[in-house]
Amino acid sequence: MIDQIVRNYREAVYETDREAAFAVVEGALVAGLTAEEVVFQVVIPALEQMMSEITRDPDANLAQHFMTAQIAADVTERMLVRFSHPPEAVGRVVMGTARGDLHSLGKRIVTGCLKALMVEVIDLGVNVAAETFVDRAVAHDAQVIAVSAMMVHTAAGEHGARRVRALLRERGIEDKIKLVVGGAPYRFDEQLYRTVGADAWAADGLAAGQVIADLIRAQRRLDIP
Ligand code: B12
Repeated sequence: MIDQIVRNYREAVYETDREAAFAVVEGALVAGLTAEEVVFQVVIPALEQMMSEITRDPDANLAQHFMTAQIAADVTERMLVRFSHPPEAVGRVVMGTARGDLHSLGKRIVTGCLKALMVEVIDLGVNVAAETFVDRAVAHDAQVIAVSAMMVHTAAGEHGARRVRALLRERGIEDKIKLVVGGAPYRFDEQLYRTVGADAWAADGLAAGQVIADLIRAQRRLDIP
């Protein structure tokens, strides 16, 4: 039964049909699956498989990429309220695009993947000043700042991740808040993340989710006295 549900869910997401995807998961609940099974056995495996297929296919449709992550995030949010033991969020991230950068699609895909992996995301939007990233991360007690940049000058320039790193250092909070970056320039130069002072980077939404969730877990272990 589960295999058929997974196939139906994938088909709905390939068609970017959000309502059909909701109908599949509601049907799965009626058929006896728990909300936990829907998330962990249907939504997340489908997200992983589809993201890796889409990432490998240079002709992949951008809308499909975007909708896969959005639908996964929406279905997960619907299911979470029905979990028998509501899961604790893995942790908290503040996310935005670098100062001067208005490219929002990559950030939105990453946000969707993070939500599906049960990471709480505070989305600061686009064109975010470095000071805002740091102020909001402190205010929300976030473990990670995630900066998306699609242009070379916003990825490598002085007003993006480099400035966030400088502020974390000035304020003495580098051990508490980690900095993760992503966007096309980091894919072209895989060492660029180090040059700008980030702790990590990831090439796509799913890898971003995993890298960030791992950093949060490591941070939380350090917090335990
Ligand atoms: C769509 C697009 C636009 C749209 C943006 C719409 C929107 N709401 O996002 C519009 C038309 C507005 C636009 C405007 C401009 N654009 Co434009 N744009 C693109 C385009 C075609 C696609 C970008 C995109 O959405 N990719 C798809 C997403 C899914 O991929 P992604 O962002 O890389 O995200 C993935 C990963 O990188 C990663 N990721 C992303 N963020 C993060 C963050 C973290 C923390 C992590 C871990 C991972 C991660 O996960 C994501 C999901 O898998 C690219 C060309 C290209 N093929 O890349 C040019 C491109 C980025 N644009 C470019 C330029 C120059 C501009 C403009 C200056 C054009 C102009 N003259 O006005 C303006 C700048 C506006 C501004 N100030 O930001 C150049 C940049 C050149 C450079 N090397 O710096 C590019 C490369 C086009 C080109 N070849 O010249 N653009």
